[in-house]
Amino acid sequence: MIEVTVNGRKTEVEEGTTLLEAARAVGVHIPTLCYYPRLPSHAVCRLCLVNVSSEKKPQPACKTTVKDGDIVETDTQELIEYRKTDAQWLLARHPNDCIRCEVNGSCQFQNFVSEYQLEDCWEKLPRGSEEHPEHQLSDHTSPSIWRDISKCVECGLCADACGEAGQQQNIIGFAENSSGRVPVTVFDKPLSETKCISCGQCTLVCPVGALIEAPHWHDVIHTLDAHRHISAVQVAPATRVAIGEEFGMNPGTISTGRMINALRQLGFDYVFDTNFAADLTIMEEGTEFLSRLKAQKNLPLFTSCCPGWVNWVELNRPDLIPHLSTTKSPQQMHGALTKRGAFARSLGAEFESGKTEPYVVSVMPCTAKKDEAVRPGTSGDIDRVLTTRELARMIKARGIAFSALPDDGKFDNPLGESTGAAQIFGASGGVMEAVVRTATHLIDKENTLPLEWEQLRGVNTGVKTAEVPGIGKIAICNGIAAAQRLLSNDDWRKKYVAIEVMACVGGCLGGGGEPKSMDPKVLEKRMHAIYEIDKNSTRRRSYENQDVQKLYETELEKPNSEKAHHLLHTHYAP
Ligand code: HC1
Ligand code: SF4
Repeated sequence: MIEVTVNGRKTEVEEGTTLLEAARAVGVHIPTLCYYPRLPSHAVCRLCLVNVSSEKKPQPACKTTVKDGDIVETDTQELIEYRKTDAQWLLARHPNDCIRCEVNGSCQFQNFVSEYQLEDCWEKLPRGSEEHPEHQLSDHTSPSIWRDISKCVECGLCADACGEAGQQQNIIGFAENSSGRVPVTVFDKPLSETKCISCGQCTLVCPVGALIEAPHWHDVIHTLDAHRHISAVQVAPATRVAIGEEFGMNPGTISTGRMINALRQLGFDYVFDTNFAADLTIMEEGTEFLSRLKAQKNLPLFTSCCPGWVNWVELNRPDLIPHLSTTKSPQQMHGALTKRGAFARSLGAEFESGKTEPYVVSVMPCTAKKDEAVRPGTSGDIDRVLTTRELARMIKARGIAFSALPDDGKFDNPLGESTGAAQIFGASGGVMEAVVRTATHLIDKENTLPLEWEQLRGVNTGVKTAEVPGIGKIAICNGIAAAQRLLSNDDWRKKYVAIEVMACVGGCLGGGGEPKSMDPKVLEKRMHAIYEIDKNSTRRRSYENQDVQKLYETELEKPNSEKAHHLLHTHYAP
């Protein structure tokens, strides 16, 4: 450990700690625009300049590591003036339309301008340029991701998140023009014409409103306000361990009951749990897997509940389509059951006459779920998809004091019951662990295999594997970059019988629609909470879900039956 003093506060930090991390460790706030944990620091925004005793000139705190005995100052008048000048330059190129911006209130640049009361004292310089009119400033062509380059502050984080340090898709890069650097796509194509997989990692790291999820919350809030439709919402497993962060709660705070109460206050008639459909997914996918294993056909099976991964396969490796499970994702299964299953019929004559077809919404940690909801083969089952961030925005818009709500809300039934196996879907490795819990039971009801598969857990990027007795070797790709590496040669074809891929590191809990967090341990904390919910569940295997069993008895006959296929399976297209 080495010693550092920040603004008179002495502390010990590990070697390799940056000045920014050291300052944050003692509670000293340094503004940043181009810093994001887990991505490289390029120190381009210069807002984090600090004085440090071991250097003659001010240094960027995000990129400079602490030397033993360093004395750091973050708040001299000179430093504040440097920061204000840099921000002034950015302000001259930033539109003043915060009032309708989707990140109004949570924009790091707006916060800085507001805290320092910067005025528009320089003439506005338009973004884009005459010599490069082809640089499109606004792009709403993707069903998941919207770009508005006029708001860009040139931090470079989107290019990093999409590039080699992150998702390795390289859809966004930087081009220079006379008004600065602009993040552009290859040949400046609209996103919908690129190989963007809609993972949304670029929106997660954008400090302003230049990259956002395609917003659905306006339509949802107005539909709820009007109350003309019967409305139903489902919430994904990863949202309940993260939404609290939007209201100042610690990452990993479990807010299931509070979230249910907030959704009821917003006006939803029914609040269901995506986890119900995750258990159903396991019954369908587990059965599909065992029949492929028996026939030795289309192995390894690839999971298909992550739409970013499905997009990647369709766009880059359509030859893998036969390996994808045909089981719909829990979001889509739940939507199909809510719109067209027994629940919809239970709404009675009015529903039959089409007057009150339920308005079905999902709350997801994922931006790609928005395009999953409109893809061929599944479209029509979900009306709107909200990210965790959008739900928080709605809650704030209606003035609901989220953290003061009691955490006692309960899901409605019959589409609300679930087991711990469904909850762990939200973590990388969780889908496969849930499949193993049920598939091993279907093979041998007396098996004594463990419930918990530690080898499949964790947030480290890369491939996790386990040998499952009676089944074979399985693998988890934690992030699309890990999947690309695994698929770069043909070894996987012989090595594994089943492979889970989640496009975002950490799985859904690291999804592009989750709250933006500067806590470097955020994924671990959310993951810990997910496994806590599983550990405290009375039922932890999907086949133990009584309402799922009842659904098979009353409606679907058995897993993979013709009826189940009709409602719960899909297809893919290159
Ligand atoms: Fe996921 Fe899933 S786990 S894909 O990450 O299979 O988004 O949370 O809802 O559909 O259940 C996301 C999460 C989610 C689905 C489930
Ligand atoms: Fe890249 Fe994902 Fe953003 Fe698309 S959504 S541009 S793939 S980071």
